[in-house]
Amino acid sequence: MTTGANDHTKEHPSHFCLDINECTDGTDRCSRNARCINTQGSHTCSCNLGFHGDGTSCSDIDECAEGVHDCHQKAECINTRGSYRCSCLNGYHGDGKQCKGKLVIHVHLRCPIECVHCHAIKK
Ligand SMILES: [Ca+2]
Ligand SMILES: [Ca+2]
Repeated sequence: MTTGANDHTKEHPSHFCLDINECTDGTDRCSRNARCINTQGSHTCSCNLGFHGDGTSCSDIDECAEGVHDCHQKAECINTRGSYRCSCLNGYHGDGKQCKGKLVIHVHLRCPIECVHCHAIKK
């Protein structure tokens, strides 16, 4: 007597599902300030950097109010959508992350021979 062949390995092509990429076909429910990540049978939404929320709704993080900025102590923090800016206070100069005291301009009465910016220096 022989045992019957194992028929549990039969293929059932109808069981294969094709994933829909909701991110590219425009059916995702992500906020416009979120990134859509396609998954098998679904998709997920992740708020962009500078925004917080559940992905379907993302709002700007006020880095200035929350104190998570890296502006210099002599700079003003200005919240922007998705980010923030730093601007040195009056009397200081720099990029906002580094602010230095008033710029002292040394006026050279006589330029060295090799100076190529002499014509740009005006009193
Ligand atoms: Ca999908
Ligand atoms: Ca912001």
